[in-house]
Parts: sequence; structure tokens; C-alpha cells
Amino acid sequence: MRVDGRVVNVLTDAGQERVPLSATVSGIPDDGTIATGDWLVIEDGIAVRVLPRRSQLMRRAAGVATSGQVVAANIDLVFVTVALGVPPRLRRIERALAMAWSSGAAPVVLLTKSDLSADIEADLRAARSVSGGTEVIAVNASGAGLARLREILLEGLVAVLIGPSGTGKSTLVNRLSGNEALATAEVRADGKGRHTTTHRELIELPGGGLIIDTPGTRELGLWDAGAGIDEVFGDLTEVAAQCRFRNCKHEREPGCAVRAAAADDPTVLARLESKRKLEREQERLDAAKDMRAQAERRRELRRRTRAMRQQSP
Ligand SMILES: Nc1nc2c(ncn2[C@@H]2O[C@H](COP(=O)(O)OP(=O)(O)OP(=O)(O)O)[C@@H](O)[C@H]2O)c(=O)[nH]1
Ligand SMILES: [Mg+2]
Ligand SMILES: [Zn+2]
Repeated sequence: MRVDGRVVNVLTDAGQERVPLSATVSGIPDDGTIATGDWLVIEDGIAVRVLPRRSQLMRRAAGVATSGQVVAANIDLVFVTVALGVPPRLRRIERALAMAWSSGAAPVVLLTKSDLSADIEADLRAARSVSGGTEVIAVNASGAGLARLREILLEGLVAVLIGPSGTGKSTLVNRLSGNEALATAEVRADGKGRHTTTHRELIELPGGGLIIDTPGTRELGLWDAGAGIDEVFGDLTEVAAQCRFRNCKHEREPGCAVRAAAADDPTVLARLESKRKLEREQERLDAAKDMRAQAERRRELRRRTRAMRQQSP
């Protein structure tokens, strides 16, 4: 449910417990960390093994170019929160959806603080115009949209909430769980959140679902979002099927259906540019990951050569 260094909160048949991680805990995933949502084998009050994950939401670690971070493991749903009161930032929704689709879970867009919207229908339309088939729900702390969320969260499903600080994630969890267990705080006068939540934490809901609250994140760096990008921009892929050349890059090729559609419709153009931007970011990151892997291989080779020299007389 929650990871505090080498001690974790777990939910078992017997209820909640706090257990230490064994120094030799096995099954640790590639990224080297245990995350909220992981399943652990506990023996004699100590977590000894991590079970393989069926899904994981990854982002690039803030400030570190080539290291990934697991936001949550074994989730079924990713709730992408976007606070209303200002028009929803469509490019941010696309980015978050690309991340979410790549996790193996299904995203849902939550337009939070819907009481602050001057025109909910317009905000919903805008968000839906970039969300493909993903459901978009307007919610607020007074109860709007919560019935639909409870419906989605039935039967032991696990959802994770992501979004910038102050979008009302913890408030939403408190409303769904029916108590005020999680701290919440006013956003600052400039509209920025205060980073009230500092831990990722899984909460059991009375209706049967489980939800993971996370600290708000200003930037959402892609980590492994290639497949997710294709998913989010499925509409463009459909148009691209009409291009004359199958390998059309939609740049200068004749008979390009995507450029024709973009010339007719500024929203298609904006989406095309947004897709390219995300693809470039992912390509740069993949190149950086390659370089790092190569450097690690060289280091390892040097280490082995040195060890061999020391062994030989
Ligand atoms: N008007 C309005 N305010 C809300 C709503 N939901 C939450 N708030 C307020 O928004 C502020 C931020 O809410 P939090 O729940 O702390 O936001 P958060 O997303 O958990 O923020 P971090 O933990 O920093 O990521 C609080 O003052 C809440 O009372 C809502 O539906 N409408
Ligand atoms: Mg919070
Ligand atoms: Zn084309």
C-alpha cells in the first residue's frame, strides 16, 4: 500500500500491517524498486519476494534524463486528473494518456473541480476531442461524477490518480472512501498546488475498488510511451491509411492525406504537431538510454579485463 524506504505498509487477509523488506528480497523488477501496488510474499513478518507485475505506470524520474520511475504497479485504471476553472490543457491530456496507455492499464480522464467551470459542456467537448475512445468524466468534491467513478471502480479493480499538484486528487479519494484520511490543502494564490501529498498510497474503498493517491507532478516526462502515443493518436493513424505511400512521414510526400486533413482543420494540425513532439521526446530518450547501456557495457568490459590481468601472473 505504501513504501517508506525499507519498510512497507501491506494489506493482507488479516488487514493492514507494516513489515520490513528482507535485505535479500527477490524478484525486484528492473527498475530496482518496490512500488505501491506491488504484490509481496511475506514470510515470518518479512517481505521476501516481489511477484511479477501485470502492469506498471512509468514516468521519467524528474531531473534525471535516463532513469525511469514506477508510479504504481498492477493497476487496472489510470485516472488522469485535469482541474477546471481554466480551459483544459489538451496537450497535457495527450501526454498523460500516452503514458497511461503504455502502462498496460486503461486510462480515464477526470475533469476535476467541475464547479469552477464556466462551461462544462465546452470543457468536456475539448477534452474528448483529444481523448480518442477514452472516457472523460467531470467530477467535483460536492459529488458530481462520483457515482460513475464508483461504478467503474467496482470489483477489486485498482486505479491510480495522476496529475499536477492541487487538482483535487486527495479530496476525491476522501470523498470516495467516505473519510478524511488524506491531507488536502488550498492551492496558492497563483493557482499552483502546494504538493500536499508526499507519498504514493493505496486506499481501500468501501465499494470494493482500490485507489492509489500520488503526489502531484509538474512535469510528466515520457519513459516508454511509444505504444501509448500510437494509441492516443489513433485518429491520425486512420487518416494516414489514406496516404499514397505506406511509409509516408506526412512531411513533403505527394498524396499525403494527413497533411491535407491538417490544412483543412487546425485541430488536426495541432494534434499532428503534438504527436510529433511526443515522438521526438521518446526518440531522444531512447537514444539516451542506448548510450547509457553502451557506457555500462564498456565499464563492465573494463572491469573484467582488469580482473583478468590481476589474476594472471
Ligand atoms: N472548488 C473546488 N475545490 C476543490 C475541489 N476538490 C478539491 N478542491 C480544493 O482544491 C485544493 C487542493 O486539493 P487536494 O485534494 O489537496 O489536491 P491534490 O491533487 O491532492 O494535491 P497534491 O497532493 O499537492 O498533488 C483543496 O483546497 C481542495 O479543497 C472541487 O471539486 N472544487
Ligand atoms: Mg494530494
Ligand atoms: Zn502522409
